[in-house]
Amino acid sequence: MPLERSFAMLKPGVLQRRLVGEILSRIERKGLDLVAVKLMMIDRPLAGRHYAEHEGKPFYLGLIDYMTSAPVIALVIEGMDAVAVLRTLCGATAPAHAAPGTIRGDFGLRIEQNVIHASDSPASAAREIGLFFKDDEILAWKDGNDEWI
Ligand code: 3AN
Repeated sequence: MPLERSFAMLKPGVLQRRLVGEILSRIERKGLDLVAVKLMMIDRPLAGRHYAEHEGKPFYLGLIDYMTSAPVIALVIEGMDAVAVLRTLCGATAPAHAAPGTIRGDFGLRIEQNVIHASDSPASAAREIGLFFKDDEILAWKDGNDEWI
């Protein structure tokens, strides 16, 4: 299994619903490492670059409005197979298809506000990490517990 980094974002509304701890706790319990954490507002140009693949789709403008409406928490997450593991923790894009026990399955009903973003491939992760973080904002650390997880 490759040691990977993934990018995740807790979307607008997660702070207001007091779900930050619950969601970070699920990521930690799985054994993934948080190596960068940033509470921030996203401006429209950054939201547009992040969601460039969706430009022109019917939901695009609503998505940009929503993503820029309140603070988000941007994360870099490291671990074995981090990209796929995080996608599994998040669950399917549409809350109706996201299994109970997943983050999207447990905390939302609307596809427009599906709680968390997670990179869909190692290439997307590298691109998205570069949009939100400088290299020196990512702090790899070791706690010696890796063999227990
Ligand atoms: P994922 O976030 O699971 O990779 P994408 O990349 O297809 O899914 O969609 C990005 C975001 O756009 C989703 N998280 C969701 O908020 C929004 N979105 C995707 N599909 C729709 C849709 N059919 N209607 C409204 N919003 C959508």
